[in-house]
Amino acid sequence: MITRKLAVLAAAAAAFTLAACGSSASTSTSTTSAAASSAASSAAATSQASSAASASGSAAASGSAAAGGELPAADPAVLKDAVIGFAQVGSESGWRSANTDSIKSSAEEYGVDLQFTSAEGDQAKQISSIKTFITQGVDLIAFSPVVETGWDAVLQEAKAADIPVILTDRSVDSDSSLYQTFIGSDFIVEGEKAATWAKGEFADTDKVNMVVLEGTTGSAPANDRATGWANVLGSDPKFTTLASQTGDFTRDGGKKVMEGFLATYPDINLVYAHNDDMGLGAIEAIEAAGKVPGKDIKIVTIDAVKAGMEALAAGKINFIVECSPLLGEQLFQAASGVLSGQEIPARVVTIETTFDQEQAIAALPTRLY
Ligand code: GYE
Repeated sequence: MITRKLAVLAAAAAAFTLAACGSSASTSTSTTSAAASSAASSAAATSQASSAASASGSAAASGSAAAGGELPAADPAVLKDAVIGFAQVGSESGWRSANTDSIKSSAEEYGVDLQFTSAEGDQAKQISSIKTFITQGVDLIAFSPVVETGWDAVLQEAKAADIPVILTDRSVDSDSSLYQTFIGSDFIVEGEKAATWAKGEFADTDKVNMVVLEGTTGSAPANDRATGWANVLGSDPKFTTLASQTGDFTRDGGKKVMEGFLATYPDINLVYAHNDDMGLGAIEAIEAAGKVPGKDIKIVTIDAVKAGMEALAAGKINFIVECSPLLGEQLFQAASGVLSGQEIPARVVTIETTFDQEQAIAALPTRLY
């Protein structure tokens, strides 16, 4: 509940300043949204224990909702037959499948002519699809960037062609004047929530040996989930990171990397996996090594997709921080706003919760993804 209120407050603050500035997605509003996001981030950091403890079941049941209530309602007349290019990351995880389903089903609902491409985790491929969208002269381009850097040239090309761009899920380090808005989670806060749980869980232990399964190298969620963790536990001498390596957000990657960790380190107490799929892979590796996941080695992950929640309910994962993939409706609200010349907020932060075992058991029957 507290997290939810803070997110709404931060969004309201951003909306207020946006209204005061009277501008849309410009450089100045991006400064505003960065300030709001860091306010939300530090507020969340100071309320970690309570936010983790008071995770609300209602956001979970609805599959999460949007903060930043300033997005206009989607206008079906504007969206009908609009040609929108969406360049997806790939199909690396359960989260990604749910995100793709959400975008496709919202597009269908509004009769959007959706040109959907999948980059299979390859930035060059994603850039080439965006270039194709530009050549085709689509009405709007949306994408979830594989990595954070290297987008300036293609975003400038879209701007020169007068095609608006919306970022969903992951951010880029380009100037915010090159895109209309960024809709997605605050990954730093997610990392902070995971670390806050670990801090509480190991409160009575003198020494914790941790391994980290990182997301795709250079991606915003991998970068920010590491930062968020470090914000809470970076200076705590009790936590030692034995090893940290990318599992590329896949189950197979998580399994292989974890097998290597187990072979090298006999005394692992904790796995921090940047997503559920890698945590699920780690479970397989831990069981194959004759240890009990969730007991001999504790596991904290991020996403809260169904398979992750089932493992949490079964006690094999110990704690999950939610990251909602249900971004389709918000994407088309934003697209509708942009295409009809309305002002939209420069940043829309997704509202998310956390789950312990009991909360996962309660949430599973109505879980949407
Ligand atoms: O956590 C992971 C996926 O960008 C938030 O990408 C997304 C992440 C998600 O592969 O499972």
